[in-house]
Amino acid sequence: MKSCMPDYPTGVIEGFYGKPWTDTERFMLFDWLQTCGLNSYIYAPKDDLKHRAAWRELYSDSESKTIHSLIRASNKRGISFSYAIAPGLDMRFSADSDLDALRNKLAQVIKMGCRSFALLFDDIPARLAPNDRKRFGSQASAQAATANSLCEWLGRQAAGSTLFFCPTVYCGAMARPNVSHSEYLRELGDKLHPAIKVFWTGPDIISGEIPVDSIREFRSVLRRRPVIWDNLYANDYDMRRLHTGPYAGRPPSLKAETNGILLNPNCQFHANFVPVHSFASWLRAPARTNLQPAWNRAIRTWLAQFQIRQPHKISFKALRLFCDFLYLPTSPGPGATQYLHDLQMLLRTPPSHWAGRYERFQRTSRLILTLFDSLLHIQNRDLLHALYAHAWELKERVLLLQAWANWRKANPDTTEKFAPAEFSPALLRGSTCAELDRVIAEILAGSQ
Ligand code: GDL
Repeated sequence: MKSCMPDYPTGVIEGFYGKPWTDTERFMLFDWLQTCGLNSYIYAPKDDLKHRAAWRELYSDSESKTIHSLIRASNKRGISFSYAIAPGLDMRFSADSDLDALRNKLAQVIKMGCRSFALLFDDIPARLAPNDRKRFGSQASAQAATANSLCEWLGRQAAGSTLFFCPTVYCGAMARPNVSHSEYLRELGDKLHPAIKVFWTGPDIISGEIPVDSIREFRSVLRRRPVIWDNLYANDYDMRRLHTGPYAGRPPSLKAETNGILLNPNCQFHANFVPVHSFASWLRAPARTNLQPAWNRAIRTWLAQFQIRQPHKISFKALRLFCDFLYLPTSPGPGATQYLHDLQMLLRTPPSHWAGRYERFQRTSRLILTLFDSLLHIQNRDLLHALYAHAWELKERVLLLQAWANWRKANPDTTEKFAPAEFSPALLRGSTCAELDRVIAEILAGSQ
């Protein structure tokens, strides 16, 4: 039987920490993937207990029904569904009972019609229990033996099945001393069955760029092309972020050098419309260096989902500006960069020199504030709630900065401090974590 996995998987891996998506959201994702011409979804929500922390436990009848309906729905749309399991937190590699537990769990999902699987060993302690060390000698050897045995077993259970594997060292920055000389990666490359597909997040966990050279280095050690687990849009590591920028920092030749690319995106499902569509455009035309037109198109298409009660309205310009402020982990978008520059200029020069900058700063501020007011009236409340915290945070800062710019303009010669009555410093970034951030910044600046 032919493998059910597309030759080059592209799509989404739900592989983040935090609240898993709902099934309704996953159904909607399958529609997006199908519309965009993407072909794969991997089920790997870190906080589905039975995927990771309690991986040995079988799914209940009602849970099975749900997963079964997801598999059916994705297959119906031509999207390959892969089920991932992450046993690494407490798996005893030398215990036959644990290998049996893994098989039992996958057998349950095979019965639901799934033919593609992933074995994940990311974010686990890099040590082995004494018995496992005695039997396998190293973590790479223990993991490879488990993956190979599972791969063979899957082949017997379900012809054409596929197995992905996520190593414990899954990006360049984790490799010691580096990718070429990492004992762990070399041993995996030697021992892992060639049919097993290996995930890689690039030079870093969150890779702003994925150069082709870094992939070639991976390939020479792992003896296969990687499947990119792309955390470009992930935000579970810092929930103050939300990423809606264009798919960027990946050279056109990345496609030819890899065995697939899957996005592990924002936790807030609805914030992923632009990322998924922008990624799909990149895949269709990776050689196109100007990413903005496809990004603009994705935002324009997204705008249709912002159905809103009259007389409120959200313009393309306002939504694009908002996306610009959220953008990518490594940089704000052009509109946000311009706003920051304008602000710096207002801060460092007297109002008599402000000329058109003040007006431009005010125009952008007003666009953000109007967008926030309009967002409150969108009919799709799930969409609103995906964006709410970030829109609110931005709006609060814009209001304060506007108040400051107006005060400064009206009092160009004052020596007094800006002290608006309605602003409480303890409430603006006043959490304990914010305090800890300030201490960390001092430590990193070397001032201890
Ligand atoms: C990770 C985790 C992933 C998480 C991401 C972003 C991999 C292989 N594992 O390290 O679950 O969502 O970072 O925080 O990326």
